[in-house]
Amino acid sequence: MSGPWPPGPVWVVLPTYDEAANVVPMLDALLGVFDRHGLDGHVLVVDDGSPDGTADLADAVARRDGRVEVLRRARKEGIGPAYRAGFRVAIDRGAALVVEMDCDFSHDPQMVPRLVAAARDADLVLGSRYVPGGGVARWGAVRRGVSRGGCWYARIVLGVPVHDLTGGFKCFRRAVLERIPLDAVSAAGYGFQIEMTYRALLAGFRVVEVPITFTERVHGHSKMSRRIVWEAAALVPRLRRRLGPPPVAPRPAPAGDGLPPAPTPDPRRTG
Ligand SMILES: Nc1nc2c(ncn2[C@@H]2O[C@H](COP(=O)(O)OP(=O)(O)O)[C@@H](O)[C@H]2O)c(=O)[nH]1
Ligand SMILES: [Mg+2]
Repeated sequence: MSGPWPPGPVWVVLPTYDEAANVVPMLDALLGVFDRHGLDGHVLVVDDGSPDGTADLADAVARRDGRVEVLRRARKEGIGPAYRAGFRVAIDRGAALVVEMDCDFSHDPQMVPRLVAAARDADLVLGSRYVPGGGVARWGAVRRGVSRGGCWYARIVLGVPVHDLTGGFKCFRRAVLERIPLDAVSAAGYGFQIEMTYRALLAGFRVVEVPITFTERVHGHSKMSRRIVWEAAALVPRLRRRLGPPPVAPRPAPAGDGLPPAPTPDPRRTG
């Protein structure tokens, strides 16, 4: 397609829980990327009452740079509810594209322009560890196995041609977030990532994978837990039952102007 890209503001939604060591360097890195690439970029930090004062540190950056905003939530509820709340704010603010990423530098802020560029030809861009050129650094054999196995399992059970279903570095066109009934997406952890991508595919949106290297964090702690893994594992067959199989031939994507397609009711949607 022709015309300027991106077609409007890009909002990066950054969920945080106890990221005091990372949040300011991450905001500075993102603002630097926006400046260098001439991007109309904004960041929404979504903090779940971090006891380590992450939200106050983010607020200090917001006071000196109007492109940063902080959404404070009362308590830790997992990334799913945090993202849902953040997506609503980003849509409200007029985002054309919404990027989600971790605040611990596992996702390289320098890759944001690459995801944004890829959204010119796709409705949902996935930063993918499991396509050629992608990978994982600083993970042991167990975590590699759990992640790989989990993605393979979800891919087979759902029957979708996506290699990295659990990753959290993505770029959504606004239309995707407007179409998916966010209230119906209940998962808290990795399951949230799987469900958002599956619902996008079911709605006929074009999903592409762009290789990324995921690097395990240096500062702070992962909040991944056994519970989050089991929640995702149990969700996959439920999604397939509740929402049905993916379309055999995906419907053609919207015209590619970045504007929302005319809403058409999705008969498989269970709400
Ligand atoms: N708002 C919010 N952010 C969270 C929560 N759990 C994790 N995060 C953030 O989500 C991102 C990824 O979490 P992390 O624990 O590193 O998960 P991992 O990368 O899968 O090990 C980080 O920016 C975390 O601070 C939560 O319950 N609420
Ligand atoms: Mg992490």
